[in-house]
Amino acid sequence: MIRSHATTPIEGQKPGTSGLRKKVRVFAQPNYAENFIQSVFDVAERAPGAALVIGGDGRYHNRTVIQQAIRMAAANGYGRVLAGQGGILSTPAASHVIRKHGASGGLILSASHNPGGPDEDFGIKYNVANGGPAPEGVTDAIYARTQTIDRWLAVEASDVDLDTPGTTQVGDMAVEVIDPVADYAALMEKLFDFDGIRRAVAGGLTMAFDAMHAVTGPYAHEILENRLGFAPGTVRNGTPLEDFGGHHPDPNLVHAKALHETMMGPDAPDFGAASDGDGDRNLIIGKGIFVTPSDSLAMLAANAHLAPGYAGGLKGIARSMPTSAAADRVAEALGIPAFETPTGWKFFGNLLDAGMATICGEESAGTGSDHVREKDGLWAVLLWLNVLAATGKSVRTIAHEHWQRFGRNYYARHDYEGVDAEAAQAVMDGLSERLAALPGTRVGDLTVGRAENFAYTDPVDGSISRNQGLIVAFERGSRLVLRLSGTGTEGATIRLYLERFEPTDGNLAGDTTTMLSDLVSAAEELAHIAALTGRTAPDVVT
Ligand code: VG1
Ligand code: CO
Repeated sequence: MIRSHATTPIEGQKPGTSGLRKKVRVFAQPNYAENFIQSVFDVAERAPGAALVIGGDGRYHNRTVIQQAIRMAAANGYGRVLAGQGGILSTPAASHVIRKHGASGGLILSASHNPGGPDEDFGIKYNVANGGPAPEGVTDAIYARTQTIDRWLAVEASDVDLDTPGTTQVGDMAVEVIDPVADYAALMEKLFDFDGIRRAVAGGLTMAFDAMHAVTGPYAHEILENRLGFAPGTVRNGTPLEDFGGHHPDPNLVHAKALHETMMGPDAPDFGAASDGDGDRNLIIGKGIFVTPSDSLAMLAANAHLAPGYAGGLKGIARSMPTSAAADRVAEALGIPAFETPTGWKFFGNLLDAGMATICGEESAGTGSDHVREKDGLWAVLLWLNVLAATGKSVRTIAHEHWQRFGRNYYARHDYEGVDAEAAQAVMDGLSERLAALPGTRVGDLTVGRAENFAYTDPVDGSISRNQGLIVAFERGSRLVLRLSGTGTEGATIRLYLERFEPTDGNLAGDTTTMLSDLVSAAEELAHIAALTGRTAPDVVT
């Protein structure tokens, strides 16, 4: 039986860079999740009887929302729900399941790299039929609907057994509980030379993978240990926990410190990697060498042809605006187009669908390709392994050879977290107002070339996204970018991105902090972060 539950709009349900993210206690309020999910169902493009994919990263509150979403989907005319066993589906795996099974979309329950638990974060993302994050037109429509909603629909039904694969009936709708790993692992076997990697492993290639108690644990155990033959124990923290063991499931040098220490230590394996809460990010560390995500994107693009799935070459490379220009130099050398999009994977969807780009990436440790429509942490790890196996070279050698061929983009991101929202806005407004006057001026030893507020016109559908970050570009390829995060749940986070280019005959072996120090001073002089926020140092440097 379908019941209509009266409700009223709840403020603040505007999806950010990647879905709606709030504290669990906000999501647990009466009607909160229901209002948002009903708004999705009210605006989602779908035929009667369409399929919906549901899964999440296993964080606290996951199962509660999945059960309610299933009852609501049954009342809203869906014919079929595919749910990951145990409520688990990594973001890239969900993207693949949507595409493979022809679903009209999917709900991914995750706050990604944000911490989990009763006092931490929860989130809901809606992905559309191409498997990718809902584009801005859709998220705007969802938000508009949350502001007028007056009822949500659900069938009266008890909870589904999410732990046993098989099909059950909820109202008129079939719920299939599927193995979350099987389809995804099969796709990876098609893209990469598993035999070649297995031979390299048998020949002594070693690695450490930190799943950070998050969703990639089961995927990594199956693919890295069971299928590729890495020794048991290669996957660390491989059991998803509702609170990620009390840590931030954010694969950066601060939160994946233990892995970093292993990789810099005397007994380091050849290759180290980590992934985030929902499995779409990757951290890459070679023996004794950290590879920045921007460099990883460029190095993977330059070597992708070594993997069977990309042997035919790349159509184009796309990167988010704050990501370093290292990938652009590879695109130029390959004679293929390079695209610069706003932050957030949803902006890559059209380029991938149109066959204009094959590989995409973000400085925030997101890399992926046209195999799905999300960034994909394990995909990046497997492409690296494929490259290591095919070349027999170390990560260090690959990195050094890359810089010798293309030059090096030194890069860092400084995050100021939990900043007072007004102070953060004052930083942005202040620099924004000064932009027009900056070109040609000198800041320390640097001369400003171009200064702008980044706007993007989608080359496929012509849609325009404005206010996507402030860029101050200096002569000779150095650059500062400043933007506010759209994924936080407390106060504001200021992100300051620093980049300096050294050509092939420049200093390729410098220390990143030293190489970027004049840009740090220039940023303070231009943006007054310390003066306006009281913060003299970033909380996180990645
Ligand atoms: C951050 C990253 C962005 C990424 C987004 C979602 O957004 O900067 O590159 O796409 O998180 O990633 P923001 O607006 O906070 O800078 V995930 O892995 O959290 O879904
Ligand atoms: Co993520």
